[in-house]
Amino acid sequence: IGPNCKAKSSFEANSDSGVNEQFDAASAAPRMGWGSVQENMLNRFKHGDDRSDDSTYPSHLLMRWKPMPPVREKRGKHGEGGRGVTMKPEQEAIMKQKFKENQFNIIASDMISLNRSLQDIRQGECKSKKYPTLMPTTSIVIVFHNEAWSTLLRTVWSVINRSPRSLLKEILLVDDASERDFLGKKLEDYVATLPVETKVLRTEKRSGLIRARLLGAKHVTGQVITFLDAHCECADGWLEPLLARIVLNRKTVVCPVIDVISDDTFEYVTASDMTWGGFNWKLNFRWYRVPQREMTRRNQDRTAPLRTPTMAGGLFSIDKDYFYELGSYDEGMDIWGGENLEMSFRVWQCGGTLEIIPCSHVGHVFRDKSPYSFPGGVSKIVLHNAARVAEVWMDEWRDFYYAMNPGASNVEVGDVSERLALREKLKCKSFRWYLENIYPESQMPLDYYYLGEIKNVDSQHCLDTMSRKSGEKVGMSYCHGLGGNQVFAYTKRSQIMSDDNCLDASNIVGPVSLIRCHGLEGNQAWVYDSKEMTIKHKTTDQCLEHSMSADQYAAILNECDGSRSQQWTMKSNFHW
Ligand code: LR7
Ligand code: MN
Repeated sequence: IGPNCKAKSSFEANSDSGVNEQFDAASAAPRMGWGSVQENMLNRFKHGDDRSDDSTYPSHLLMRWKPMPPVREKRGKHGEGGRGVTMKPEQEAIMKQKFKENQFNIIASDMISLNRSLQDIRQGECKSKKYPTLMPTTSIVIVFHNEAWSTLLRTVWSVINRSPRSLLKEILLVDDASERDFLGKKLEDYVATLPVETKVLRTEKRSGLIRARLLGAKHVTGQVITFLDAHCECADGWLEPLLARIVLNRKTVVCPVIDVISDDTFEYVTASDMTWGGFNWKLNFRWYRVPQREMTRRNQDRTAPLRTPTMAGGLFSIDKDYFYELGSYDEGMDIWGGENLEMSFRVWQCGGTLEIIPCSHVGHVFRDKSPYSFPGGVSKIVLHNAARVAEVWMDEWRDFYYAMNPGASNVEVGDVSERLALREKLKCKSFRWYLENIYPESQMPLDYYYLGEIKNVDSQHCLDTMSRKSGEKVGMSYCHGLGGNQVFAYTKRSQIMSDDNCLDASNIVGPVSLIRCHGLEGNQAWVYDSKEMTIKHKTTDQCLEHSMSADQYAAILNECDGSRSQQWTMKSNFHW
């Protein structure tokens, strides 16, 4: 920690040189009052609905923000420029042993300066973009439970070093009942030496990240709240493009591109700007490739804001008043999970906009597992949170969630009446509207005839994905009635689908596979005849059959012959 004790003085020595220019220009904002600044800017320009382009700013109010000169700290020898750390072989054993404590390589993290440099990884055009001279200030809220020292403070330092000081109101660290000594008084003493006002707030008992963030938000004095996880590194120019979007439209919730800090070497690896946020039937957040439709809307400009259906959840900026207008967070959610989809649906359905800003980059240490406890049990908590999302925002599409998660229906949802009242009060649109207008590429079908198990009349066995991946054969097994891998939707686009994948047959006779749904009919189009009880493949006119020959115990395509092995029922017998 040595170098950082000198933080304050080295900052002061620095501050009368390069920083002033930008500081002066933007410090006018608080004096004028944020409201009037915004009104001013908005009145000068009539906006269409689509503000994906920076030319909508009045040009005389634009300037190129210079990157923050770094606080002149002594940097270490390891990991500079975002490079990874190579460990000596003799360190391997201890590293492995300590990995579990944080689910990342703490030895590597501890070897790297809290103040390390990063490469400027932005696309070229991002570096010359201009942003308004008048922008709101932001408070950074970072919640943590038992975070490691070096990752937490490296997050803080990256904010200090790479945010224009005039935009940075304060940093709020919210300790969610950590049990590590150094996160107590030692942390408070340390933050008192930082060149930017930094406070430590504490939840009295373990509250989970959602309620911890609500505590942090309450203490925010800036005009915008920016949330970060406790193991991030903000890259050059990360903040200006986020705040600039909120200037144009205060109902825009903005996320940076989330780069990857390796959990093993702590190398900073740039992530693709061609992915956006989606979700699957289980209501897990997932990254998907940005579709052509959105690229067309952005005029193929990869630096233009990307309208994303959902956000990862940890890293975003939101106008503080809008955060509360929109219903902040669902306090009924515990520990971890679900709040990201909840906020995503709420933003879109209730009249806001959710964007990823490709010129803004922040790294995050992605972990395979959680290092901390989930009091009450992981699955119970995660299913509980997700059920609240489904119940409040997803209308009839909540069935996909319940069908896909065996056990979800036994989990207590709790009282959601306040959240439903919020939806009412804000006159939010339906989930159908969201699927049609914001996320037509979603794997939740808009219109479907049936959702449930598909049972063979002869064998009484059910189609089963067997958790197999795209490209593999679809399975058959004993009908367990619990949903999950035996849940299929028969859609009005003639698909038989399970989550991302569709039944697909490319040969006239033989096995039927699960292939990523393409929505173009072709090999994925089926017709169920409820009288004949057959499932016919459209292009080949062949029938789906449960073949029970020893070498092919599976669902196959065969000449239609009216036999019982080619008859199927689509009747749900599981309950949610
Ligand atoms: O009980 C808790 N109390 C906390 O304060 C549990 C967690 N936390 C803190 C924790 O210390 C961390 O700072 O909350 C933060 C997030 O928890 P992580 O880092 O263990 O989880 P994650 O990175 O897997 O979490 C992602 O999904 C979460 C769902 O609830 C949150 O939305 C996280 O903010 C989110 N992280 C990101 O979006 C970063 C990119 C990851 C992706 C995709
Ligand atoms: Mn995280």
